[in-house]
Amino acid sequence: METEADIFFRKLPKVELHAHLNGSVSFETMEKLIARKPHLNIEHSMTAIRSGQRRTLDECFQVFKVIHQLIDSEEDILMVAKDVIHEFAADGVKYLELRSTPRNEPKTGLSKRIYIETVIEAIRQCKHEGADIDVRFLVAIDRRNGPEVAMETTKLAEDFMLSSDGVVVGLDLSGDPTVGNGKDLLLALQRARNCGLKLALHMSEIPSQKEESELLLDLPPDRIGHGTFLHPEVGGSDSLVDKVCKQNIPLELCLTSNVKGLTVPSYDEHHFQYWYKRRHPCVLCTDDKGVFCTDLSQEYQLAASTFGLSQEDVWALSQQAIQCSFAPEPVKQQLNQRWAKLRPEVLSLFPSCTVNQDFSRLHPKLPDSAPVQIGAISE
Ligand code: 6MZ
Repeated sequence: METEADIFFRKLPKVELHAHLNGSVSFETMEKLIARKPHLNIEHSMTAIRSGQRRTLDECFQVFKVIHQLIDSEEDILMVAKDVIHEFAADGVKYLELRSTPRNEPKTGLSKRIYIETVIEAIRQCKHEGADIDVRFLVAIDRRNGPEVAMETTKLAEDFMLSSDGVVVGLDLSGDPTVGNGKDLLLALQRARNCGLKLALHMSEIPSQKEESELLLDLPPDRIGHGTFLHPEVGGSDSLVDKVCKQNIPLELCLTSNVKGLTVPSYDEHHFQYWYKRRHPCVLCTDDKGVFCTDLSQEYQLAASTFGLSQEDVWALSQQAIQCSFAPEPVKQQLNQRWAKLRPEVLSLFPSCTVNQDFSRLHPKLPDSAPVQIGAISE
């Protein structure tokens, strides 16, 4: 049953800035994909990490490989992107930056260019259908694929930035952090920056990336994904923190993803606390709402319950995200006006509702033991 807090967090207008398309596929959409490709023998339990389960980051990347098998045609991408956008809208997200890695799939005739065009088409169709959400797109570089593919992806993103009517606004750097080196991708990232693409870069998602993070911070990026191991308390350094703070680079923080992916030991040890205390711009995001079985309302609720945020704090957090987005200034102004209009209505919904005290239901007990193997993913 929905509690007052559930309703409050859903009604809270929200901005989602870190959502990987293929990681955001819901149970319902996954069912449709599985039915389309029964010969793959993929079960839903292989594409999602349920409540109470955890996986190593490496195992999470195996989950994406399974999902990519299910989503390999223009038709799949159109359906998935439209469903994901409508789901974010239903969750109260008013502005969304989706990111995705364009793929060639020779079997179905999918090319990287068609991939991007299809995502843009999905965004256009959702708008036409009246979805109450402004959606932009970040083209993603998978670090695994090396400098040449990174440069090719940058050039594609550049083309679409100029021809997509403002839909393509930037570039994401993501992928398995244990593979490849950011140093090799600097040229592509610099080129992207120089041509006006905004940069949202995954950084220090694992402990061994100090040197790479120093280099990437000198670009500098416009936002940082995760930044889990930047600060000295977890083996980062003062120099990294100084660079982030001096340049006021916002962090995209994904609580459930980090806890389920085992890069953060528990919700209350999440680095949200470190940056939030310093009043550094932090944006709560879902990362992969399908894989990690969450939504943005739940992420706000988890942050409030874990770190004792009031309704006012939560409101400020969601509004601050507008400023961190890659939307053009007039769009940011419109969003701010929207927030101002909605504020009395949302904050007076349940004035006495404590939004920060629902621990037990939101913190399902996670096993301390080693995670189960991916081949044996179970309930
Ligand atoms: C790094 C991640 C990620 O691009 O096919 N991705 N990269 N860290 C993470 N933390 C868990 N979660 C997702 O969406 C899936 C791809 O997004 C990146 C990976 O490259 C993954 O293959 P798209 O839409």
